[in-house]
Amino acid sequence: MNHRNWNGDDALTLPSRRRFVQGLAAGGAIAGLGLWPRTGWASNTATMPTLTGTDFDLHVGETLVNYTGRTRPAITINGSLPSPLLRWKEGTTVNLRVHNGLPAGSIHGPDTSIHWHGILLPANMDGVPGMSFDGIRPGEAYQYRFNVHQAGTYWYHSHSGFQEQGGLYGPLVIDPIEPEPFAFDREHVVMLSDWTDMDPAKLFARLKKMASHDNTYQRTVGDFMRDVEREGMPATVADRKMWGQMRMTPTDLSDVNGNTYTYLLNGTAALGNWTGIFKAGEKVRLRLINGSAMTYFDVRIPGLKMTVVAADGQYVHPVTVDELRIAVAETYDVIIEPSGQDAYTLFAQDSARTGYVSGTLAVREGLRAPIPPLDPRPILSMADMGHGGMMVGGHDMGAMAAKPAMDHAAMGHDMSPTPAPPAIDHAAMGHDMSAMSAMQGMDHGAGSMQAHPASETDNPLVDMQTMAPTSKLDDPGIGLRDNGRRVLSYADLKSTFADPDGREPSRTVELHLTGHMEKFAWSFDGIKFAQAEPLRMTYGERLRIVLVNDTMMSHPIHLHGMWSDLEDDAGNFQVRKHTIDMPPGSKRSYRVRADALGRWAYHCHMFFHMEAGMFREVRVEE
Ligand SMILES: [Cu+2]
Repeated sequence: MNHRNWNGDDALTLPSRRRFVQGLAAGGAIAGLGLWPRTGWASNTATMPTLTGTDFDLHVGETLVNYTGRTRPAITINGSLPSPLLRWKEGTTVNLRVHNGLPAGSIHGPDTSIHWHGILLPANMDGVPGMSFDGIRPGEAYQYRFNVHQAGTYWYHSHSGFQEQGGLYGPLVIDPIEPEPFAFDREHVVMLSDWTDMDPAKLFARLKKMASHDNTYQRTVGDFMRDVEREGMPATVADRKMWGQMRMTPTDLSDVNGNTYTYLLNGTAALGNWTGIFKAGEKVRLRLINGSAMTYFDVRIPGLKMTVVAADGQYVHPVTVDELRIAVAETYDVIIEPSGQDAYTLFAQDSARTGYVSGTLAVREGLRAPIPPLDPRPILSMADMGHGGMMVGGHDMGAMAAKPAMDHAAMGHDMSPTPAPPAIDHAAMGHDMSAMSAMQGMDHGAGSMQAHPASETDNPLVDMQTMAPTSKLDDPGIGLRDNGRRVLSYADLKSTFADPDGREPSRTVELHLTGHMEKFAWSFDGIKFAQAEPLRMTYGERLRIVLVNDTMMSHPIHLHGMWSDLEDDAGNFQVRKHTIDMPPGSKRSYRVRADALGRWAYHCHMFFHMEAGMFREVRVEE
């Protein structure tokens, strides 16, 4: 098969092809054929290729895969997707020689790189081309060498071009020196990801041209009539007009979803039924890793509780839940105790409810348990965006704040050309109580209104701003509220250790996550990476970063080289993470100890948001 003659994705844009992909993903009848021409790795076994020790040779190359009935070139390490599980030991020095064996003319080439996500190391070992080093050219190799100072569940991925979307990601497990604060009898790595047959560069081009491509779901006349019955005609009409003005539908929950993606669990699609073995009565540790480019997964195992014991590799006080949302780039370690059934379904649906991937935990291969249906597609409410406080078209927030009658009707008026009738109450607009308190706070004066950086004003790359964001730490998230299950929220995550730095932050840096949906423009403070100055930190300082999400999308924000120590609502240290999820309309703060000299990447881990400009350089200097 000559993949170099593969001439693009034209067929993928035809409706028939799109329905085909959608049908496979939504119905779960995906043949994860797992054709690995260069390996003997069967797709439905729990044994993934594993490399253990201190010396590693990683060969980046192209491998043909087939997840949809079509053969496509993936970018892989040592011929496997995901890349091999790397198993290190805390306290050792690892040597990793990464060889670039990409063929000439590969859609994934030419240069490559590996970034060790969440690992503390010298800046020149961090693997970001143009920042840490020059990248790895075809036929060449780069030797990574650093001391391993931490333990836990992490992952690694390319930081070059579109390679992370193309398949270059793998799990990373570091065994600790000290015994762990929990017991388990066996473990399985569960790496979730999103695969597309498209050339990822062409997918990005499509997003720039037609950002709404994957949000074909429109609310129907039937939905409209139901809303009228429930909320009355004026509220329904005002609601529709508001969404229309924001150039989106209340179901735009993800930029790319199951209409394009096939979701994978350890490189296997749902029908391939990845199976993890257990014996009744055992405690099983699952190392959940979201190695997706663009997909948030909601994970649960019907019939089993999961006890979360670590987040982003770091121990947390155990908390037992039925379900958790794992943002892009996050990891969670959970303990389960399966017994009484021979098989359980490990179910991971995307947050937009357009598709899922599942596997099975069973006492032997070949068993299955029922696969639950996708949850109903959630509808975004005004509260999801910081209390309807989204200004459209870069309106001046100062002028807005100065209006004496900052009441709900006034806001409704600004969102819609039709005067909002008094019949619109908060409940009808879908406001929750926390948003209402935020609103009442706002009524006391402009002081509690969210201020915005001047660079957002009249900025063609900014189409909305939040007015009353809250931390939402105790909110399980859109589509997970009141679903009858105990769902993990960030408020549940508490490190087992005190603030490792201990100092109060000496200064605060506030950054806004900004975007323009239709242009598919993403940035910090309305300034794209190419135009932005580095964020400078002084070596040794402790600072606070406050993030405000002015967009309607979630953004998992990742700082390289240093920890992000999330604060609770009282400003106290709560949990140590490497990736901080920022839901729409949220405002969250975390502490950073600038203890790593050099140039570091700081970005949204939604792959195409990063590509579009939601990226900064952090420079730690003496
Ligand atoms: Cu983002």
